[in-house]
Amino acid sequence: MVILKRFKVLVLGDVNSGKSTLFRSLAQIEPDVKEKPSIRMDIYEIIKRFEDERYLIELHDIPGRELVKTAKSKVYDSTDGALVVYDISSPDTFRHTYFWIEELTSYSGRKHVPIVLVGNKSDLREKSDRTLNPIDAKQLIFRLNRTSMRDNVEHSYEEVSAKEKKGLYRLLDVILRSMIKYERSK
Ligand SMILES: Nc1nc2c(ncn2[C@@H]2O[C@H](COP(=O)(O)OP(=O)(O)O)[C@@H](O)[C@H]2O)c(=O)[nH]1
Ligand SMILES: [Mg+2]
Repeated sequence: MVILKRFKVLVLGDVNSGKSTLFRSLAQIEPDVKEKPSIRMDIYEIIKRFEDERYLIELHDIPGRELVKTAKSKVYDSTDGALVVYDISSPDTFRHTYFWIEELTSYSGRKHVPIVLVGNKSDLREKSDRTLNPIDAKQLIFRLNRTSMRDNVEHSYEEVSAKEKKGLYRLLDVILRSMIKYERSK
């Protein structure tokens, strides 16, 4: 069966927010996944269905070490969507999501890049009373959507535990739906 379109999706966020764990967990729960050989990046090719069509999500994990400036435009170039991850037990990782989103937008060469803001480590809510309230994340998404909606770009927020594989099942569907909607409106 043919694949209607290939989408490049990055997993972004601070070191230790859980990007690589999320990346691997997503590959484990998806039924149609294969690893794409690459020297610089970890990449999975994930086939997803939407409205009777097949789409390929090329999911990229960002290496732990700092991205050097010259490599940035290569990594971000032609990105169709992103999972921007923060750790709900670390306020700094949340504050930095804004930086990741800005950087993504400026280096992607795209007017908009649909994102899902991912509050990771939801399992820590039971163990700690110092986790972040999702209201701030929802507010950030609300603000981003206020300017992007007129171009048919919808960002969203999801809370997950990459480690315990909770809340992951919707994640790729949500980003895929946003990317298709934007693509169709162009
Ligand atoms: N409690 C908890 N720990 C997590 C979760 N996801 C990742 N971690 C831990 O956070 C640390 C950093 O994870 P990693 O995936 O390497 O983060 P990265 O640097 O963003 O790629 C590791 O010790 C993980 O086991 C989660 O959902 N819950
Ligand atoms: Mg990593």
